[in-house]
Amino acid sequence: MAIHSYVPEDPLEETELPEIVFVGRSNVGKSSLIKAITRGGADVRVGKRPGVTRWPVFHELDGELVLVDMPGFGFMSGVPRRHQERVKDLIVEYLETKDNILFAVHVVDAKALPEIAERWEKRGEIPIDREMFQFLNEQGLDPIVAANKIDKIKPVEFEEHMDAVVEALGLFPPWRQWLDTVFPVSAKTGEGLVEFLEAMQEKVKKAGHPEFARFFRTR
Ligand SMILES: Nc1nc2c(ncn2[C@@H]2O[C@H](COP(=O)(O)OP(=O)(O)OP(=O)(O)O)[C@@H](O)[C@H]2O)c(=O)[nH]1
Ligand SMILES: [Mg+2]
Repeated sequence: MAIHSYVPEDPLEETELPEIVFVGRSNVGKSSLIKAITRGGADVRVGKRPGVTRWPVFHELDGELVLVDMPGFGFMSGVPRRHQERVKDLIVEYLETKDNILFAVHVVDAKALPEIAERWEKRGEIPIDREMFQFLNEQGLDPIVAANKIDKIKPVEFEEHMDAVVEALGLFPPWRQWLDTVFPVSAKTGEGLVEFLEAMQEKVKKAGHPEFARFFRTR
């Protein structure tokens, strides 16, 4: 498979190719996950200063399907506030106006999310991930959640922790009733990727592109 990775000048420009968009806060592992699931491994450093993706990166697979690696919404470490605002507006406009998106993958840091959401709730605010997940659903983007970094969760705390992850997204626990939507994974160790990839393949088939299944790693 040939992967052509680039930073589009105007990401909002109408394009023909179907897209799968990876969204999530900064540092949750969106770029790492894209690298981990593509056959051959996409070069996710394209257009990227060390650390933080500042503008959408397109990974075009065989000139047929685009995986969009979005910059993080919300806080971006070391990035001026003005740029963070611009990025937030761009992400919202992107998800609202692009009509060639097959579906979205909402990536969260499963280890950190429950605590972050709790802090927002204590301040009387809606956790930004809950807002994003609802927004993706409202936009008809049929999101699946990659609950990443599960290698950092202690096995004995796993079930309880995952319940807190789905609650942070506005879903009722137990998390196991969301097995077709929420996928615990580790881009680092590869744990959970088989199930996640099967779900990706199912979704591209459901979206009318069975041939795209070949782009993703399998067992
Ligand atoms: N322990 C652990 N670390 C991970 C995992 N996935 C990614 N990381 C680390 O988390 C950090 C951020 O990963 P990125 O893939 O750059 O995250 P991102 O969501 O693309 O971040 P932005 O580009 O800032 O939006 C890196 O140091 C990764 O090595 C994982 O599954 N487990
Ligand atoms: Mg990134």
